Amino acid sequence: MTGVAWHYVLKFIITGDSSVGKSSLLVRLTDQRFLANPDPTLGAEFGSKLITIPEENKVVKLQCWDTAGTESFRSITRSYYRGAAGCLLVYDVTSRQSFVNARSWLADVREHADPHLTCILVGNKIDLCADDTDAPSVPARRTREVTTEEAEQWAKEEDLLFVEASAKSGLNVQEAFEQATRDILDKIRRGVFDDDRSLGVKHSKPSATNVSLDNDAPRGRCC
Ligand SMILES: Nc1nc2c(ncn2[C@@H]2O[C@H](COP(=O)(O)OP(=O)(O)OP(=O)(O)O)[C@@H](O)[C@H]2O)c(=O)[nH]1
Ligand SMILES: [Mg+2]
Repeated sequence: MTGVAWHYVLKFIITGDSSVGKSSLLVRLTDQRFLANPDPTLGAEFGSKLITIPEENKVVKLQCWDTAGTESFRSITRSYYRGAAGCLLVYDVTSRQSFVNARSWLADVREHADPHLTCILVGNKIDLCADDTDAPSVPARRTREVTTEEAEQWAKEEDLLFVEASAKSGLNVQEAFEQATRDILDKIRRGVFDDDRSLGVKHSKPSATNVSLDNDAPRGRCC
C-alpha cells in the first residue's frame, strides 16, 4: 500500500461475543479469504484496508482493531474503544445468546468510545441459514435464531446501522464497512467530529504525490 494517497484514516473496532466471526470478517475484508479454523483472538488484532467511496470522491484508510470476545479479555477489549470512529457490533444469526449479549457490548462501546461513533450491527453467518438460500440442506446448516426484522428493529431503536453478512461467502462484508464509512464521512462533513478530540478520524496531510479520486491535490499517503 506504500505510496497510495488517502483522504481520511478512520479507526474501527470490531466487537461482540466470542466465535461470532469478528476475526473472520476482518480477514475477509483485508485478504478476501475465509479461515475455517481461526484461533480465538487474544486481546486484539489489527488489520488495515483502503477503500474508496466513489460518490464522495474519497479514499479512506480503515484501521481496524479486531477485539477478543472472550470474557476474560473484556477489560483489554475496552481499552481499544477509545477514539474509534466506527464500530462493527457482531452477532451470529444462528445464536440468540450472541444477539442478547450484543446489548452489553453496545453498553461498553457507549461507555468507552466517542459518543459520535458510528456503529453498525452485523448479523454474521447468514450462509448457515437454510431459509436464506435456494441451495439444498447440508449437514452444516443451522437454524436461524434471530430474525432479520427483530435485529432491524433493535438497530433502529438504538440508532445503529444494520446488515446481515457472511464472512464465509463474503456477502455484505465490504458493504458493512462501506456503509459505516459513508455515515462517518457524512458526520465529518457536518462537523460532528471534532478534530482535536476524535482520535479515530485523521485527515490526510498535504503531499506532493498525486494519487487521488478527485480533482483536489492529494492530501496524504499510507505509511
Ligand atoms: N459458516 C460460517 N462460519 C463462520 C463465519 N464467520 C466465522 N465463522 C466460523 O466461526 C468460528 C469463529 O470465528 P472467529 O472469526 O474466530 O470468531 P471471533 O468472533 O473472532 O471469536 P473470538 O476471537 O474468540 O472473539 C470459526 O470456526 C469460523 O470459521 C461465517 O460467516 N459463516
Ligand atoms: Mg477473533
